[in-house]
Amino acid sequence: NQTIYLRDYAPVPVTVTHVDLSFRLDPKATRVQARLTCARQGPGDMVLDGEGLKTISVAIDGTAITPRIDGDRMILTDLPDAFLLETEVEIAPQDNTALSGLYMSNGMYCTQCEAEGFRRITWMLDRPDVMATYDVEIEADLPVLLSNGDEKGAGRWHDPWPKPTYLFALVAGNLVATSDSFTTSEGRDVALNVWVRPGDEGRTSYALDALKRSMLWDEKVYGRAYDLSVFNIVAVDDFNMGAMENKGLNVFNSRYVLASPETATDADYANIERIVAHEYFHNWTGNRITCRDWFQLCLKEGLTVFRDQQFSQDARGFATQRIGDIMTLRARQFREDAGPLAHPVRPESFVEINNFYTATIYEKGAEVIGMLRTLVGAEGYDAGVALYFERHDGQACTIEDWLACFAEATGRDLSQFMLWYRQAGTPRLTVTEDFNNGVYTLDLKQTVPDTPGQTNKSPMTLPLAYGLLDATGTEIRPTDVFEMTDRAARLSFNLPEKPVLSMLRGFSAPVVLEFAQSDADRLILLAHDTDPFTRWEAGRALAKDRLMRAVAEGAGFDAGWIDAVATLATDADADPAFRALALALPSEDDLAASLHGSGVVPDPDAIYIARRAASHAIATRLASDLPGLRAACATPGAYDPRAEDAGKRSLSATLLRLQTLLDGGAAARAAYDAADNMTDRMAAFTCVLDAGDTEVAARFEADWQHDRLVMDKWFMAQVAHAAPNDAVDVASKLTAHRDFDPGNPNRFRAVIGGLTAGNPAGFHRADGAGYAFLADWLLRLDKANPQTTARMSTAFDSWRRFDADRQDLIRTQLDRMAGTEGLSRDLGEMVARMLA
Ligand code: B3K
Ligand code: ZN
Repeated sequence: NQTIYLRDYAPVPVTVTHVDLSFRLDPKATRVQARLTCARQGPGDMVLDGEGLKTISVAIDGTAITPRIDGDRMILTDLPDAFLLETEVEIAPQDNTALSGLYMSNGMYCTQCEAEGFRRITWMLDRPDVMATYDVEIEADLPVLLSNGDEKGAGRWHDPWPKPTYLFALVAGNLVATSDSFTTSEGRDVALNVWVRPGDEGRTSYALDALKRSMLWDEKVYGRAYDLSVFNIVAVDDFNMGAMENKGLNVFNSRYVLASPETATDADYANIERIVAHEYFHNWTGNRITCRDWFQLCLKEGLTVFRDQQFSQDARGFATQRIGDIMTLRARQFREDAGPLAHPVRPESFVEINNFYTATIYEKGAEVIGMLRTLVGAEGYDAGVALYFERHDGQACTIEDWLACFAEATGRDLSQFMLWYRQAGTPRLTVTEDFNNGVYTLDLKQTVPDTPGQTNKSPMTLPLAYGLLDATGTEIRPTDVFEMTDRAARLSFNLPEKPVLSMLRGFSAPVVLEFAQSDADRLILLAHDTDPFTRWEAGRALAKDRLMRAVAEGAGFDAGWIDAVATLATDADADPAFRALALALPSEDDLAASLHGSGVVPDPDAIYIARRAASHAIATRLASDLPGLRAACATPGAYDPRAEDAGKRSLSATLLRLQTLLDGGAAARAAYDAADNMTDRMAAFTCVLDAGDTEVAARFEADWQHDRLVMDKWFMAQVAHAAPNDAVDVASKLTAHRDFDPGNPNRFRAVIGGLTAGNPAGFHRADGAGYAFLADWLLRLDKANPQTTARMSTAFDSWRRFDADRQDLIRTQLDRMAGTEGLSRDLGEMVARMLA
């Protein structure tokens, strides 16, 4: 397994400018004819990629040749300056269990080409810097035949916009559309279709609506209009990730398209809205301007995540959206950055590119853009983005190209900022404060930790947004941004009394903040800060401090803290969504990471017990208020997924979880019976499971066994909400259920991820049963679907946090996988990195 390096990038000597494809679809023997218009742009051979293809014929300018085929490469030598390369191959979509290339899902044909799936369809220069126009012809005895671009007749498509192979798509099947239309700001009429299996039409309206809102938003906020006469979205049941931005033909995991109040939760609705927007926004940031090579992946992903976050803030409210995004960043990216899988936002090498669709590329990539915007200001950002679109439309670009637009548009030197793309690891910012003789002094220090392959790092540019409050909670200094560029800095203020520091407002830089702020100051921030993030963060810090001491020293929970939590819970003037966020305790994984970071070996059982005890103390304090508080969350009328109602349901669910700790599940059982939507039903269902009552699972199953997406929830909830000691057995039993199909990534993730992510104390069971269970399933699925397997293996990436016994048990499983004959490149790379 070869390592590929950024420094080895070289353009192709011979490129392809037009691709003409014809498909004769057959489950076992699909024929693909390709006619590639080729042009020389430098000296050298043409090396095409092909994987698992049965090559029928190859011809250059009409003359058949016998090319040199060396494994997955076809090498053509002595080529003219311009020529037509014709190939015919045979492939078997039905046997394609990796879900990469052309495969079948529930009788329909579909494709997934990013990153390197196109080479599993036909011989081609399968790399993003080769951009071509496409003509596609599909022959099959199926009613719906789709590809990219505009339709030119039954099963014939033309895409006028040059694109790399990874954006190619084909779909064929018995599908039905929900349709609408959109007129762009440039006056183009666009037909919009959401294609689903017959029977699912009733669940498409939300996705369609989200698409229209996304199109309008991108015109208004970024000045970007759509550029074809049709935009198709297809829902597919078997899909390795969330969705894919193929030009004019987005393919989605059905869980991110289909929604009805009866079957989807508020979280599902929010995800659908976000992902529909994300894939649509790629049309400009990814498709019209794409990546030169896969090392530049964050060029399209970081930027597009940033854009979808902006969109969701506009659609759902800034505060809760931002806090939620920060929670995701810390849960996934900070964890990745602190372990053996840490890598820069722009990596410098990889073995398997599919292993780099990570939280670092996506979420940290988005934060980097947010920092850039903070540094150059909203106007500077708009000017830089405008220059980027103008200068690079139709090109395959690099991070240097992107940053150059901002440097030019704003006159700023961004060379130090570039370190955010080059240096891995989450910077630590240490803050100490001092007040003396009317002078308030802040000492700031930054360090960037060592990560695999990187030591002795340089200081980064940190945009630090902060404000000051007085002892009554009145803001005495509104938000200011200090640009920290050195390892240490000092800020001083002349003030009559010691202020309360509100540091890192809006989480203006993705750092770990080390600041031993007093409880009194944190309580003032929690009650009064003007910035929603720092306000929430103050409550978080109070909770984390208590929970860490409870785990490490067996400390109890002080009435002062419980009172503060109760005050917020009962504050009818505060936004319900914010109250729900503020009531949620730091996750088990978050606590394990923080304990490890502070030099304490985290005990997963002790963490579980401490969190439960804290919840119990809060529940007891609020006991008599809980029914009334929940009643106040009622949302009259029919279910509406809008954020305002979702916030109330979220608070209600949080309160029900507390109530369950006191009443053994009585209120939750009643709520389950009363639920008229899936959000309330799932909240009640998981509470009943938390109470140890598993009979409810049989009822749920009887009601929903016909529905794949709802059953995914059923599978996951039982594992995630099992008592830690039972979780492995529950998961293992569910893998024997007649509806457990490991070949379906959603179902596999529901059960295996339900354990590894949903039930940490269960996964880390002291006897290692959870580790063996995960490794068994990874080895089993690896042969069929390496991408999903490799992704699930990241559950082991935090292994060095734990005690020696657990480390031994995990190492045994990692070694066992590493020693397995025929391990995929995907899983092989992950295991090797985790063991290194
Ligand atoms: N670009 C795709 C992800 C492709 C993953 C390939 N393993 C979806 C997205 O980020 O929008
Ligand atoms: Zn994306």
